[in-house]
Amino acid sequence: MADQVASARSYDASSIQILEGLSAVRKRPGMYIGSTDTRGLHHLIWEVVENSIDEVLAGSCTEIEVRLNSDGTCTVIDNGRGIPVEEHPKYHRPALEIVLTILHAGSKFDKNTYKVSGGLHGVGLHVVNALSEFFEVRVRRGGQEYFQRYEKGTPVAPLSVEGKAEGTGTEARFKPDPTIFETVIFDKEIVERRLKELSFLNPQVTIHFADERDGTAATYHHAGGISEFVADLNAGKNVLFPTPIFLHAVREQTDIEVALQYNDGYNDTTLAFVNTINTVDGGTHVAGLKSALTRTLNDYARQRNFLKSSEDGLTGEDVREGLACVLSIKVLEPQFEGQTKAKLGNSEVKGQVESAINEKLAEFLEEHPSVGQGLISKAVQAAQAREAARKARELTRRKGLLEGGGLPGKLADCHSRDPVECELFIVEGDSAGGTAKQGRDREFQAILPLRGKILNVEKARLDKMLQNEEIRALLTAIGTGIGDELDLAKLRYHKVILMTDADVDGSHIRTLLLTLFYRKMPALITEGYVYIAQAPLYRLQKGSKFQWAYSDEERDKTLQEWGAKGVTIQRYKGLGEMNAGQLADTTMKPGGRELLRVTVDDAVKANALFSILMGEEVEPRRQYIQEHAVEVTNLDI
Ligand code: 0RA
Repeated sequence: MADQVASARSYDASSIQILEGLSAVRKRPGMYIGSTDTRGLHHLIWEVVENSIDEVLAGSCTEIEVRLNSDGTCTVIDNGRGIPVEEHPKYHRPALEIVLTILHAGSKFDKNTYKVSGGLHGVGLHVVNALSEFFEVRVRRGGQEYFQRYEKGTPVAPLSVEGKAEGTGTEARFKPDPTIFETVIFDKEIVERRLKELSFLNPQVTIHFADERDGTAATYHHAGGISEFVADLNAGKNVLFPTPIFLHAVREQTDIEVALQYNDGYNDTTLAFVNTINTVDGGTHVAGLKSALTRTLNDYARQRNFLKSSEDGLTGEDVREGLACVLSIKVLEPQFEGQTKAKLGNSEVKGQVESAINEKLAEFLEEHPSVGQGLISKAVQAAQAREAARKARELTRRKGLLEGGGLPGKLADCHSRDPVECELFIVEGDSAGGTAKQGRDREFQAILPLRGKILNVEKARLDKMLQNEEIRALLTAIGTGIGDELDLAKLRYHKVILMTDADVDGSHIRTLLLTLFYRKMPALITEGYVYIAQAPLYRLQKGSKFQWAYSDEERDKTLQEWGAKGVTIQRYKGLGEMNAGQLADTTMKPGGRELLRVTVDDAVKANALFSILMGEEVEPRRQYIQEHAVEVTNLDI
């Protein structure tokens, strides 16, 4: 029998406070974790893991293990100091109980001064506890092992001593509450990507990951930190110089680290972190980085006569062509903005980052002239290509290729001019495009059919991309422009909907389009304007009744409800197999359809898949195709 550390207490003032706190979290979970969708769900893991990372930053923890278990729970184990179990001086309960029911992470008194505030991170373990069907915690500390179980945030028994134990550490196992979350299935790719990221950002720690649901496991340890992160971003690419440039500086209280390395491609992959949080929407720190790069490389180019003083300077896009970069800063009081709290707002940070990188990068280039030279000639080439692209654009404009008020001829536009209600369906192939045109509501639904495979944006520079008719039609229809000139105010449709067949070609085109958006018009995705239409896979009929099924599971469910006898099942392989009325009812009409909003996670996945499928390296592509041989039968790349 386990000893009891504290006996059950009466319903005193502190327990009332605890219950009120927990019910506030359960009533408005979004206030604490942003949302109750898959993003909010994963916040539960991040919250626990960040507590373990705090132990790493305090120098007390070297190993973290994260397990996704077959029963839908997640386990996080660390060898940190262990959550304190001693009686809390104010509440007269074990400190652990306070940490799991009221205390905010911000009130933890440790050495890590770069605590996160204003964001969704660091909201406290009590939030995870409150939103879990159950939460079990095991602590090794002071030679003993302790255990306590909570359900929906409330302890079901007092903290118990389980026996003697060596070392220190914390183990938490929790099951997200399905009455709170829209989905309670953890996505291994999201978890793995974040753990890998954390291992680059915290080079001291080793992170083990295991997914018991499919038996896979991985270990992440990157002693090289963000330099190794950049090398990883460039894996499989031809790099301009072998070792990433690493710069470090402190401005006022802000700690600034950046690693960067160029490849011979045309894209810019810059990742930015504030107190280890991935700021996917950028912010003042990214603005500072961009200004510094442009300014320093222009100064350098002019000083060394790579640019004549009369010539136009290099633009931001020129100096970021082929760039892989990780910026990691630590800010004392970060202000996170935007719907997903993924954008840094502190205005003072722009100048701090800009001045630090200006100084350190100039110094580096001074000391490494061969790196500087390679990097500048790449940027100068980019500038020349940009000029060629401008000329090509002007030429097409003069030739009048973009007729009808500049809109592409293949676009069947809608009548409404109010972008908020307008929808653009991007449809694969002219035949499905024709059906969609008949089935649409022409008041607010526009159709753009795309023929064949659009250009491989991995290997094409901007000027070449703009020569491609399909891409030009797409960009003109959307209206925002791309790259640094992207202007969401000019977006012509607030829903840009990808409608492709449910086959390999369809998924290929979808991957391509998502990658194009992600790389050239990321705000379209982060602001939630991009959707994927869901076409049905089956039509089931029995007598006079019929039902659409959008997945094998749905088909089987209907079969079970109806009884399989006398049911005819028609399978739809492509959009073209439906008539206009069917396509409208099942896939296009608000009310009848189900649209999936594309998240940054989806786009990141598409981008990674795309690099594998389209990149320079043959081996990863061969491996992918081998592993996915069943799905990828007809890949034409
Ligand atoms: C409160 C105070 C201290 C550590 C922790 C909580 C803590 C929480 C978690 C969650 C997962 N692993 C954790 N490890 C520690 C400070 C401890 C001290 O000063 O001894």
